[in-house]
Amino acid sequence: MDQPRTISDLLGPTPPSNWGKWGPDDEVGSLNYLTADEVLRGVGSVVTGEVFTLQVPIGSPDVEGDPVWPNRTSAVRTPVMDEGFFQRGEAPEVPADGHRWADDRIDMFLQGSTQYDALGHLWYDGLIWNGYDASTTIGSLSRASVMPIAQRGVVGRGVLIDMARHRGKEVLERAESFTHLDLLEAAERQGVEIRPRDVILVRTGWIGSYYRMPRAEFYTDFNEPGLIYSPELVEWFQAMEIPNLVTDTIANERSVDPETGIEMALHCALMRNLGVAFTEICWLDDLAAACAADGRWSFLYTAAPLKVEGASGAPVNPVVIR
Ligand code: UVW
Repeated sequence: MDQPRTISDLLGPTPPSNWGKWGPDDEVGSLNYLTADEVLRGVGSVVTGEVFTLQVPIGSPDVEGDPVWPNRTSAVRTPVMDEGFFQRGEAPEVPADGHRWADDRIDMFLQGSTQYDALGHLWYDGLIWNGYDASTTIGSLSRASVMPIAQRGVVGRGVLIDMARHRGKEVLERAESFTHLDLLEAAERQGVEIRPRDVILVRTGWIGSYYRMPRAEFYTDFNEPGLIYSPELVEWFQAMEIPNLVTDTIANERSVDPETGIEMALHCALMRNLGVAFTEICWLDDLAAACAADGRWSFLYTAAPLKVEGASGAPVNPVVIR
């Protein structure tokens, strides 16, 4: 067979799909699997009560920019009020009661920090999740924006698979790939079972590496390590009813297939076709260290992106309780 040139070629005319499974108006896809029973299953995996937050900082003082997808720019935070405004006589009002304040504004890509993608964030062949027409994204996502995910929240049993540790590395190489079979092998070695409806967290060490090298070097020959497409991987995600994929990379999958040049195959096969929620740019190093220390790799995973109407994604600070 010729090399596939498009996503359609790659995935074929009848790829695994969950369209219609939760009705014609669904906008949260596989998050529907996270029923109250799944919430309780997550709660049941809490043992010590340790809490981990998974968001990377926005605008670390000693770091050049933030780790964002190459055509996005880092957040810019602007102080619009602080003591300086009062000292310079620039405050719009000077309360007689003596109180003063600081205010900030921020200009950022909604996908420019740890974030949830909306299910309508990425598509092919003119249709987004659940078969909605891609024209519903024009101006504002009137279908499958991040808002319904933000409204429902995400709570369930999470399992962390540390692929970097599994391969004996601090960080996976550029473009280094792995499959669901590698996840299963790593899980077995970690002594944890990936169960149906688990939120899967995968650590590659990639985001950690951003903070250890000059920014320009991070973006040189940019091709993130990550999961790669195969029909078997997609079937496995569907059969396992995986609601949410969470990683410490910017796009949750190897950026580009060096042979075909195809990008974002898993965004299309998992998010657009199966409705799997994608959570990206997570800080997993501290959680992984704690899991490795006591050999417990499952926990309660909770998250809710910001409620931004019509948005293609939104920042989030997921909280894990072990
Ligand atoms: C792209 O859209 C490139 O990636 P992400 O899903 O990380 O926002």
